[in-house]
Amino acid sequence: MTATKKTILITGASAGFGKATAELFAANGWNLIITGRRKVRLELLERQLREKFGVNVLSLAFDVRNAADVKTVFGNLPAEWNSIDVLVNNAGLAAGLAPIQEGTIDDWEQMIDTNVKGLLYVTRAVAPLMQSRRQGHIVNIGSIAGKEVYANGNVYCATKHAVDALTKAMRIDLLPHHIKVTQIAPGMAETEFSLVRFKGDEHRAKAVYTGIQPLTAEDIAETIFWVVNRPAHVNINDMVIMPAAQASSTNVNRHQ
Ligand code: NDP
Ligand code: 8X3
Repeated sequence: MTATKKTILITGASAGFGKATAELFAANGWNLIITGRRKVRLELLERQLREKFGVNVLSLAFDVRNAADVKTVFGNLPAEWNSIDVLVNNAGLAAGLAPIQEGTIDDWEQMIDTNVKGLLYVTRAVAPLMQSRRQGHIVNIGSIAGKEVYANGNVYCATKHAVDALTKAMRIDLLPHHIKVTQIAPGMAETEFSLVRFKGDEHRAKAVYTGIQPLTAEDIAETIFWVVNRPAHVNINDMVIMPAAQASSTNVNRHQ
């Protein structure tokens, strides 16, 4: 492993924002730790990035909802992977879209356990590694749903409001340890997000983006890359990034 290269850890790198971010950082010479549940996808990405860009890549398949697994994985990192410069807390999802009185409790548990508790477990494991080096940068992927609420978005919006609050709290707690903390809060972006939200219903997923040009995963990757590559004395605290066709969660111009 080349000592001069920096290392980024990206949760949820098997698809969407996380995958595009892994590709962009690898193209710029960063070493990567990529995580997600889908092992085969991660191993394929690991091989592709290593071969194409000559960087070191470690893929780790685990579920961020499992506190014990998260602790074990990061407690047993090979020594050469302990110097993590950037953590992108990206793994997350929406499950379902229903009024509160009709919500599915399993969906609620999955969103809370992944988007809030998973982010906490990974941060709890990785922040001390940064603290010991007196440097680091944590980028939390929030959402416009963490700034506003919209009909039927209830629990997903609540989890992203929690990410918004935790980002501010983490920035305060980690300030003495020279660890930057940033939130990126995207609006509508076409990834596997809506397919997951609507449990594989491609028609419903596609309809979300009808008549607009949504953000792409690459747009978010570029944003993360820019944020992480500011000079040492600069931190971007919070960034809301929307498609030009979207002014708020519910104000969308579908007649472009
Ligand atoms: P995708 O569905 O394309 O990717 C989600 C990623 O999260 C996958 O790699 C998935 O991997 C991983 N993931 C989900 N659950 C778990 C879990 N329990 N353990 C480990 N990894 C998990 O969606 P996006 O790229 O769009 O979403 C990324 C983040 O961005 C999420 O936090 C989402 O809430 C947020 N976001 C998305 C927006 C959008 O419109 N697309 C807008 C604003 C924010 P695997 O399935 O292999 O575990
Ligand atoms: C995903 C964007 O607001 O469409 O976080 O649910 S939203």
